Amino acid sequence: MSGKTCILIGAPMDAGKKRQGCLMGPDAYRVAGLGAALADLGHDVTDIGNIAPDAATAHSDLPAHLHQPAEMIGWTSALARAAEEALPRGLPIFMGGDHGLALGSVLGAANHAAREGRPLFVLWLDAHTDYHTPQSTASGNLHGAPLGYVTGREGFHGFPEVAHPVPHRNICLLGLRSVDPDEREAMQATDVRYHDMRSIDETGIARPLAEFLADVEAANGMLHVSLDVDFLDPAVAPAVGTTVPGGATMREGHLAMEMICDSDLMTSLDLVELNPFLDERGRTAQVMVDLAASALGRRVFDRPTRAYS
Ligand code: HAR
Ligand code: MN
Ligand code: MN
Ligand code: MN
Repeated sequence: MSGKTCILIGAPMDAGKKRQGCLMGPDAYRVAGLGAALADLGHDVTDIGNIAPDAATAHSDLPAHLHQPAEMIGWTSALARAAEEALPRGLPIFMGGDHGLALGSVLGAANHAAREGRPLFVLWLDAHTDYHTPQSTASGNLHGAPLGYVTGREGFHGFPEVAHPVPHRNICLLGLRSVDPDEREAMQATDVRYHDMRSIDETGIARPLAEFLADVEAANGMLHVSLDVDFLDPAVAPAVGTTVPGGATMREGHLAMEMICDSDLMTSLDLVELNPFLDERGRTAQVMVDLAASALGRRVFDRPTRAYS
């Protein structure tokens, strides 16, 4: 992989859920040395600092139990704009913040891909499907809804228009082990690619990921990778509000990142749900920095660039 222009964008947001603490995430990544780790790999790194949500008001058709709908709308438009400004210049890395930030980062990536005349693909590394709508979420936490939004599900009143919904077939979810009944039902009715932990136990993580990357490459697609801390097992990544046992191992995480790197297909990245308040001497922040470094070239030995087609 040749040197890229990495654009670090802090999104200190907690609006996607009731439990607070993810707003400290961007600074934790900075303290853990994300920028220096990528610069050491030969990339040109710019940290544009933290962005703020746009001023917004909640739409009256949104259900009353939603947590901070106005803030979520404001973050979504601000993040989409940040993505659209960064993508023509380099590879944006969104330092969260909770997974609610992906409503905006993926929206912006989809708008940019449409402008480029290329399809957008999304790799979702998460214990959860995050496929709710404002009406289907029981918790009211919109960090559980970004994939519902960007695929064009109904009900996101007052949110920026999703002019270019991501086709379900262009989305691959890995690591699933906590899915609500209505998410499961809605998702199973689509041609989305999902691989729960049981399926990863059976096939390994490399096989489904290689298949997906081959399709991205064949379509000349852009690839947005959304990495939720809870993709990993809480034993290796404890600093997250929604721990679910039975997650990806450290090596499964790194292998996924190394394959993404070898494919050279990734065009944007989210690092989400890190809650530094719940961390143990910064170790989860460090794991996330190390994973990002693997996705951008950290290696034990050099290997020839591998095509996945
Ligand atoms: N499905 C649950 C809900 O909607 C939990 C969602 C948790 N989401 C995240 N991000 N932590 O994946 O409330
Ligand atoms: Mn998530
Ligand atoms: Mn999750
Ligand atoms: Mn669809």
